[in-house]
Amino acid sequence: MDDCIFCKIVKGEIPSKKIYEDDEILAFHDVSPQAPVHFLLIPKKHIRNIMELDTSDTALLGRLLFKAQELAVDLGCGEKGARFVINCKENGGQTVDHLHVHVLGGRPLDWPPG
Ligand code: DGP
Repeated sequence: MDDCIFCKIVKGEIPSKKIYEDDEILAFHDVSPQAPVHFLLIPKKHIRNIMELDTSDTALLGRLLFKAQELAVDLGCGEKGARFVINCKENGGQTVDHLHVHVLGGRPLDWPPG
């Protein structure tokens, strides 16, 4: 998608602090961190949001979540945990229309969200 910020990050047209990259997945630090650890994982393929997932994306999503787990542990969240968040559309608070998993950790987080 030409006008998608995260597609531009995938293509290297917008810089990011990368944590992990393979053929299908990219992980990078959030530009506006809400916790001491706050990074995003995205499929490189443009999927607008979780509502647009297809059954053919099952393996990709499984890999994305396992990578989220692995990187959260690598970044020190294994013992005390973290929050794994997927915002979706307007009511879900999604501001970038490219599916992404937030991983937030390094401090206790309130629940429920506002
Ligand atoms: P959401 O509200 O779930 O759509 O979260 C989008 C997140 O993306 C938000 O926490 C800020 C982050 N973000 C937006 N633009 C950029 C960018 O250009 N670079 C990086 N690293 N993060 C971005």
